[in-house]
Amino acid sequence: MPTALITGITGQDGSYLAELLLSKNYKVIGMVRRSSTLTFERIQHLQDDIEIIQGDLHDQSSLMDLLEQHKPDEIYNLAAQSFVPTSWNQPVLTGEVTGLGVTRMLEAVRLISPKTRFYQASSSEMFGKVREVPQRETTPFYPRSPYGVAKMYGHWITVNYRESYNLFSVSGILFNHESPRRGLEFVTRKITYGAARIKLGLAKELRLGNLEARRDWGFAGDYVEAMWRMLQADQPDDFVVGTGETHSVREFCEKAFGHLGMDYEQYVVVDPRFYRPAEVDLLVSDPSHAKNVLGWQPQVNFEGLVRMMVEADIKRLGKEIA
Ligand code: NAP
Ligand code: F7E
Repeated sequence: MPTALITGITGQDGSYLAELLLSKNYKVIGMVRRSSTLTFERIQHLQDDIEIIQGDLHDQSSLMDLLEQHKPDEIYNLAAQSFVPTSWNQPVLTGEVTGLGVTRMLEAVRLISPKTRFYQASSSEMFGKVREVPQRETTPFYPRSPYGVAKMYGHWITVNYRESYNLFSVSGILFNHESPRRGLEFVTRKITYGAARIKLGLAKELRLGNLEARRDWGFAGDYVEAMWRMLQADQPDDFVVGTGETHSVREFCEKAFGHLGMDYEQYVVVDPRFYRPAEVDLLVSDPSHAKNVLGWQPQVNFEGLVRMMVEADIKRLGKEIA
């Protein structure tokens, strides 16, 4: 039975990845940071099957102890300060966790468990003000937020440890991926939750920022499969993962409200408070390397994703009301 350590197991991706690895008979260890309230909502249903250990990407010795005790075969480093707007308010914290945290984990691997395969959760935010359309592994980076800058550091340190120490460390450059478990502050979930609230008479409007930004949105459940495949490959390598399609925030609104029989233009209010100091206008992936080498392809398309999220929010809110 292989052992996998997931940092960020309480997050959206961590919960789907834990489900996937359990279905493949892994022993799953989840690293969680100490907090005064529990943040286990997404993994509540898995708690009997996974082992939860305290640790924090700020704290080198907690990571070393974890590896010493469990010597995992695979590490999925998903923990991060992952919300882009927060990275302008807390740039140093974002650099510490999202950037330097990767080095702390890689140092623990190098010193204690160098045979462990390591996955780093890199991001399409590194492409930022895009230099090429679509974006692929060789596209130059131009990050537009402290988050994107921190992820770039995490990406290159992962590549550097592979080349310097011969570690099996890979960087998955994932485009936006969403689900009914997405945090409420991210735009897709904000829209599906907001539309569902309006439909059920719990709200009258939804305030958003830039409706023209375009993203390559996929389903998180598909993307954790790509992470796993990267660590099963013969050689460590970096991969872009996305759908190859791009849609605007406006189109997402249109589809989500439309699915509930509503016209988004009657409810969505553009609020400059949600504009960013620097925007990423257009993201669209070329995932052909992942397709050719890993045999990976997304299963859920844009329409299917919006429908899944809207229906889940309607159901959840309906239950709460009842
Ligand atoms: P998420 O839902 O925000 O989850 C982030 C996780 O990191 C949470 O479990 C959080 O724990 C944990 N965490 C934060 N700071 C930590 C620290 N100092 N020590 C230990 N754990 C810490 O993010 P996600 O959407 O699942 O994304 C997973 C990873 O992929 C992130 O690294 C993100 O930046 C990256 N990524 C995401 C996307 C996307 O579209 N979702 C695309 C590309 C890359 P708490 O529960 O305690 O807050
Ligand atoms: O914004 C626009 C906003 O916050 C998407 C993270 O998982 O994916 C995510 O980062 C777009 C932006 O995601 C609102 O200006 C308009 O252009 O959902 P988001 P993100 O910034 O793309 C990448 C790949 C990651 O790695 C990150 O961890 O939507 N937008 N109005 C809005 N965005 C938000 N949040 N709220 C609004 O009201």
